Amino acid sequence: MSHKAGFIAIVGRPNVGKSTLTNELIGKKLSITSPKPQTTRHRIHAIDTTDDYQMIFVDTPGMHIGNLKAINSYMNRAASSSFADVDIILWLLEAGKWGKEDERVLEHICKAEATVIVCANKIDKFKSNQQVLPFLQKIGQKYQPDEMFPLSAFKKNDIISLRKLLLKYLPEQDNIFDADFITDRGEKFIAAEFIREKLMRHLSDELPYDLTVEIEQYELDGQMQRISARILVEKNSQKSIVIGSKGEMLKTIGTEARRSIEGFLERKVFLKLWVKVSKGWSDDKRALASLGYD
Ligand SMILES: Nc1nc2c(ncn2[C@@H]2O[C@H](COP(=O)(O)OP(=O)(O)OP(=O)(O)O)[C@@H](O)[C@H]2O)c(=O)[nH]1
Ligand SMILES: [Mg+2]
Repeated sequence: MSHKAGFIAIVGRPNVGKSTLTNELIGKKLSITSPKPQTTRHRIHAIDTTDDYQMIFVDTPGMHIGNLKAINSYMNRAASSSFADVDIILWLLEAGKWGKEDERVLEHICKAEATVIVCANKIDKFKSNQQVLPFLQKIGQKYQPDEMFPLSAFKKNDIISLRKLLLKYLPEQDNIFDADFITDRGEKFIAAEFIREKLMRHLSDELPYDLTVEIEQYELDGQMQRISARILVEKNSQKSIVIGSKGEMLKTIGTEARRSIEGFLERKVFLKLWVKVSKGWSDDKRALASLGYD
């Protein structure tokens, strides 16, 4: 077989499982995930290279409506700009669920020139695959993609079958990136994201949407990676919640984040976290740009 390579954008509304699927497709945790919508804020490349192919997955923020802050426009732009210059668009839906945000994604899909594969995720929630058929038929009446594929991102066999399907549509060409390249994002970005993931998972209500993480110090000290990170929140009351009673919340988040960064870097990590109030950062274009949202 000749060598194949190309870009595959994973798009869809928030919370359908795009980042979970991205990680499963490359067999490594790169992109953060959580049960809350709007977890992913930045586009990230996750690259899987074998002797036969190089698949460059582009995980994207969930396209959403309703929120009008500058950070929401940034996220929607990061997602919609991923429709161009890719070979395949993998449009992820949640099987059995269709809403206004899916409708919004459909508007972009209709304008796209790439091959479109519609994947209906989370079919493990159904007793049998048969139960998903009416949903797929309904989608087929709205839009006819090149392929439709029901799956669960948690099922190894589904991931193997999806990879085969993607390979069918990937163009014949040499690798685009070096074979040992796994992402376009640096270690500092991944470290900040892994900290944000723990914040997303531990903090309730709207708080996770009002915070961001900034790496202040990132230095190798012998075998140890020393990281100091600042958590920015919008209000004083949020600072107390993130720190928690006797500092317990921040301690839990720090321990969990350190472990996952160590897993990624495969070296010991010393992680220091602190919280700062930065009013209005999420709706201020200049503040956003200085925090890496540009
Ligand atoms: N039951 C089930 N849950 C899944 C599956 N795939 C993902 N999830 C869960 O769905 C939730 C959202 O997953 P994410 O991967 O963060 O979703 P996303 O589409 O990247 O979300 P945003 O970044 O917010 O756009 C998490 O709780 C996942 O564990 C699946 O196949 N079955
Ligand atoms: Mg995501």
